[in-house]
Amino acid sequence: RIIITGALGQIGTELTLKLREKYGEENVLPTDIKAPEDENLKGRPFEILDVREMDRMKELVSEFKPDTIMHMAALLSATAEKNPQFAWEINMGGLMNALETARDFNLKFFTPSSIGAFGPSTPKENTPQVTIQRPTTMYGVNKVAGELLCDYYFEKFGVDTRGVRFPGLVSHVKEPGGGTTDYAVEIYFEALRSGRYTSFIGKSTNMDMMYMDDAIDAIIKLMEADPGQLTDRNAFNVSAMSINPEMVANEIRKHIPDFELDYEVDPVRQGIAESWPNAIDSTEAKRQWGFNPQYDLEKMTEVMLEAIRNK
Ligand code: VAH
Repeated sequence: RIIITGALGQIGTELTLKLREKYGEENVLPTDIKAPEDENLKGRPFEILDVREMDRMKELVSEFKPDTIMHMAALLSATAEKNPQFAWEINMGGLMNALETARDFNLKFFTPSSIGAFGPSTPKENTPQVTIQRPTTMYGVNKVAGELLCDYYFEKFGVDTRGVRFPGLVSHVKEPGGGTTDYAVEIYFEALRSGRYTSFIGKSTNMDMMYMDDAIDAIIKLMEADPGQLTDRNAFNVSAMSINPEMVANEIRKHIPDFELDYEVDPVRQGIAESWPNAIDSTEAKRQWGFNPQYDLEKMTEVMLEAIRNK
């Protein structure tokens, strides 16, 4: 049985749907700071939870009796840069509450880190799992601290914490909010809406990306892995592709020939993107728990355009 925080977020929304499908609706308790509007989530088990309120979190856990908590509630990179103190309160305060709850109730624990946990001095190409991590964003500071805090709770208290470093995630069920990689989602919606897109990320800026189905599959594979085979725990690099706006536009033009892309680079988000690696190495995730992404840029583009057309 699984309780999810941030269940209305970009990952949380699809994670909730997939976990309900896999483990049964009665075994999944999605929570978030407000009630769901989405038809998929209405009328089914759901609770309001602000992750800053640990007493409420523990109350829900003692009632629902999960064996696992998937802590997805967080502010993303661009939002966190706008309000860094609030980001610390949510991203670190919420994480501490979720870890303390997992410790008290002996819950298995998942929370995602991000390529945002790397900084300008991190090797940009084939970025290894263990390397320099001096991020220059509040989000990155939160992610590095989060990785270390989750390792600490495993070593010190024996909490079964697990996590991955997600790249930018591309999805159509729930659009992301406040991310630096959001251009890679918006571009597909705009291609169909208006046939053109103005990117806030520069043309030759490469970033790691992955289609949402591969991200959800990675979470489930990691959580079902035999702990004995894990030599790492909370910071598995996972990525399916390293792309830039031009590459996405060229792939879209195979379906929408006169799609137009132009640029209005946003210095803040461009600065964040340039502080991150271009392409990380996912070898350890593949080796230790069978990470195996199925979507490349071509397949992701087909699926995204098809799904958005059918919305
Ligand atoms: C963001 N989508 O842009 C998130 C993610 C790697 C990027 O952490 O902040």
